[in-house]
Amino acid sequence: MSKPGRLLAIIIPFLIAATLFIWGGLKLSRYPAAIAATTSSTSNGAEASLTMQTVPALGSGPHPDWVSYLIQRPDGQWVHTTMLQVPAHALVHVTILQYDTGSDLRNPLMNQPQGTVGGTITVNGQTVDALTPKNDAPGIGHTFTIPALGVSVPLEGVPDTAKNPCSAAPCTTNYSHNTIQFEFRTGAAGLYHWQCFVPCGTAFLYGNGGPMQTLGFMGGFLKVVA
Ligand SMILES: [Cu+2]
Repeated sequence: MSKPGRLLAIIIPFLIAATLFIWGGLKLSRYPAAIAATTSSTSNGAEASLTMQTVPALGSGPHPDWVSYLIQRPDGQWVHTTMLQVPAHALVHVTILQYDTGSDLRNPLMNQPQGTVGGTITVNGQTVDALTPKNDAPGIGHTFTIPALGVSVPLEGVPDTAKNPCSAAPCTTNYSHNTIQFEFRTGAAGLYHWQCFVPCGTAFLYGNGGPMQTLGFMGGFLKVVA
């Protein structure tokens, strides 16, 4: 191979790789920015508040029938994203408005809140340390789980017979829902994956495809910042 030929053989793959890298970076950077929790500092240290909702169907976009999480911005607007930002070494107060129906409880471990302050959650104002099956148990709609922090919260489903089910996001509190509240503590700064562990992608293999595998629906990242 001539010298210019050898040079081209090096430069062309390099240019292709560089173009793909920049294109990939631009594509990723278009992903919605993390929604930052409302923060405050108290005598006990940093605190943050997050409000989310889980819906049975997004109602718009390329997957209108997919289940999804949404996050509320501090100004009250709902955003279809699962990127959250909270301070490091902080007490995080979480409110989740759960509009979806549930299915059978999966196993005793998944019925129990884990890693929350006090090991409990409140469901519509009532403090519980486990969701126990009742005769008319609506089951669990979704979980909010951050494996690396040992945090997992089951979200009780609304009954199939609920009078006013929400069918498109963002749902307002006029629709049938459960309000789940809990607190957890963050540690060091870092990027933590979170997801739902109920196989709620009902049209997909074992319920684990589609929204369960797609950022922005049933999983995302918790950005813990110093
Ligand atoms: Cu789910």
